[in-house]
Amino acid sequence: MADQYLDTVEKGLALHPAQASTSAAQVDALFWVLVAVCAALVLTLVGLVIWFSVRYRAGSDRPRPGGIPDKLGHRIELGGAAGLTIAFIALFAWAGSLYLYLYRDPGGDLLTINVIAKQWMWKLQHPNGAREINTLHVPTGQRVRLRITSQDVIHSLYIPAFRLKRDAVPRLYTTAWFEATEPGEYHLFCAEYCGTDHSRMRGKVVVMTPQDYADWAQENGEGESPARAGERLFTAYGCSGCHRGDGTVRAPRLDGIAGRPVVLASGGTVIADGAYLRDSILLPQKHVVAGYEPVMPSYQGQIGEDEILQIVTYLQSLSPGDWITESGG
Ligand code: HEC
Ligand SMILES: [Cu+2]
Repeated sequence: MADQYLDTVEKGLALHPAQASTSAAQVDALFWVLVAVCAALVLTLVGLVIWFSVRYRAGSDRPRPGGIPDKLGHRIELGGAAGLTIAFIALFAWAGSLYLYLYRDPGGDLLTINVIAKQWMWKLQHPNGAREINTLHVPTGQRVRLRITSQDVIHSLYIPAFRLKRDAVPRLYTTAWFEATEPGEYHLFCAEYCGTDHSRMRGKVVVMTPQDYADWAQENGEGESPARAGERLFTAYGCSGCHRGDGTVRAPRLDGIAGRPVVLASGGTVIADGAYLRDSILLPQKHVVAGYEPVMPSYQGQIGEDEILQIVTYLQSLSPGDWITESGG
């Protein structure tokens, strides 16, 4: 503990936190260019103000010719304005494309870790079922996706060494991704004031080599995977009775639902993302699927946040046709 505290103090004195992810250097490059541009502007303007006020102060006998010709003056002003505009639009384009790169889910088969924030801790679950609290183990050299939600109020997951900050919002799934580069231990904070013990809602990220991570996961992954647990809950809560049942109630098939556009009885279309699946379980009347009766019961208050996340993980793990092959027809 003492070591870690000292470590923090030391790092606090550094110009910036360690760069431990593939995007850290890119974010820092933008940051330092912005600092340099702002510094250059401020120094130029303040420098000129000071220089002119000293040189042409009342009482100085510097010659004061009639100023520069109008035409030249206009050119300087236009040139300056145009140059700055282009420079700032270029900065905007750079920052905008970096933002999209950082915030867009890269897609594909990422190592997806579920993150549930609550007052005042981070609960994490790995794809193989390993669970941990306030410590996040990840491998280097592999893209990791965090699927983040909150069980109570808004929190914000902040890992300075990865230059990553993402809100954890109740009733919503936000995702973030990163690729760690340097094995080591890094800070993990909550960056949104979330109540009395907010300042103690912190932990660490342990970055390991892929081999060490595989060993760690093997050792700790004895529980069932989130998708497996979700499948079990899907039966336990009676979802399968309607959705995979023999047809007393007509309910939509859910294999391959994730990411698919769903036509609603109200006429609109929504994409079945995590938040939609979650709402379907808690507020089934909110989006009724076209062609079906609104007979699904609400599970509000009966099902915990981590269970919902497991069911959603299960539904998202299904591909179209999975249910046919499984049940043999
Ligand atoms: C009494 C039968 C019944 C039960 C039990 C039931 N559902 Fe449903 N479900 C339906 C019906 C009918 C619809 C379509 C109408 C609607 O959208 O409300 C539906 C819609 C859905 C949808 C949206 C499907 C789509 O195509 O967009 C999801 C997701 C869903 N249910 C998940 C679940 C889960 C998870 C459970 C268990 C926690 C569950 N359901 C329990 C009958 C049921
Ligand atoms: Cu918090």
